[in-house]
Amino acid sequence: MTFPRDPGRDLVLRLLRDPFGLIAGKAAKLETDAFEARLAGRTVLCLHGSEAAAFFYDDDRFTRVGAMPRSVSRLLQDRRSVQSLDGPAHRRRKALFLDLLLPEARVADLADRFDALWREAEPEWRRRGRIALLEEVTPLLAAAACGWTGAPISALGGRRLARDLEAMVANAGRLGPRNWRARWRRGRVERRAAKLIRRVRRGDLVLSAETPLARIAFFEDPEDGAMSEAAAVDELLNLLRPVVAVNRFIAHAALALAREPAWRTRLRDDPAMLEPFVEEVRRLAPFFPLIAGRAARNLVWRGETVAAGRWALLDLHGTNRDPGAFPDPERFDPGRAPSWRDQDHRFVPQGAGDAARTHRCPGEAATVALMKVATARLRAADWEAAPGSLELSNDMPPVPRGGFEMRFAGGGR
Ligand code: MYR
Repeated sequence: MTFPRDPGRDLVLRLLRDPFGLIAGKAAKLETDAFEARLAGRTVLCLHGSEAAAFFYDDDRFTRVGAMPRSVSRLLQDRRSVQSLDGPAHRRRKALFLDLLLPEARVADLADRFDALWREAEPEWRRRGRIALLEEVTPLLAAAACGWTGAPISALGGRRLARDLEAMVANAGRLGPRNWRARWRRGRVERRAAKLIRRVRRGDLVLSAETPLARIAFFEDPEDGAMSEAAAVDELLNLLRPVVAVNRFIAHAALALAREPAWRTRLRDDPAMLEPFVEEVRRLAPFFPLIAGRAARNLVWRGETVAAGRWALLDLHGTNRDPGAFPDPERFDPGRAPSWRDQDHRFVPQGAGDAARTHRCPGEAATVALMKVATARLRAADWEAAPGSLELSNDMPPVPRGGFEMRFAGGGR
């Protein structure tokens, strides 16, 4: 058996235009979950659906090293971070992240900080009468992330930090000057973070040994020893930036409440539905369209050889909408109760499989907890969406237009 081949032209331009729909569309046309295509002059294996996700994620088959374009990887992971490791070294570094991001008390600490900041900010939003939600929650998330890691926000640029972190997320999918500017902003945060790591390591900034910043600064790999300063910087950013990126999921949760107003009452009456609600938002919201990897060795799948070094793209967005796993997939239905806890290969907004053993994002518990805080606050408040906010923007990833402009009842202007 051979993988079917896409007869069309090189995918690169179409992928830039439609990163969310392209692979699923072609897979449906070719009636397969795995096909070969040309991408930037190379043959790539395009994968879609849960079986393909298991093949891609499990057993260290694909490395992330050199797999994503530099425009993406420079902003989101860079060369010295956990994403750039494979095999046992990856698992040892990943264990640090799981230790920081999975225990309930740690997740609750982050969520409580965000909740307190939201409660403090909301009266001012009400006075103003209308806000762009995305813009308002971004600094709250950055401040919560800093407080939680133990990193003084003033040492990382103060109010600018939120915009710098947001720029990394907003421009990872762009090419050209906006991407370059975001890389410059990342460089600025990295220099500040490096100073901070040095202060912690020298003992000039004394933190409790259990704070995430101290854990990163003093992390000792049993085989490779302490992390370089540059690696510690990347890992600190790997905690701060994704927390800020949850702003998008929060805007999509607000959009879901606006589109399906009955859920506002339902969530008030039945708080147990909060988690399934935000999980269904994660299933449907356009976030990370696809993930790239390169075969770490010669692989055999379904009797077919995938040569070492072969590029593969896994369609995360399309897998979440696979009708085999989620009947009538475009329908918003929290009753499906998809959950990060299952660590399966069907519901994959932030990757698939066992987060401890694969490149799956370790931050899903934290993401869900932050989204629950925001959704609980949103369901309780009296507001309506500005009409344009019900559509998605052309950003990458897309957000509700205008960053979800909302108007509070009886608000100021
Ligand atoms: C993180 O900060 O690491 C998580 C959030 C990142 C979301 C950004 C999505 C942009 C992905 C662009 C990929 C383009 C592939 C063609």
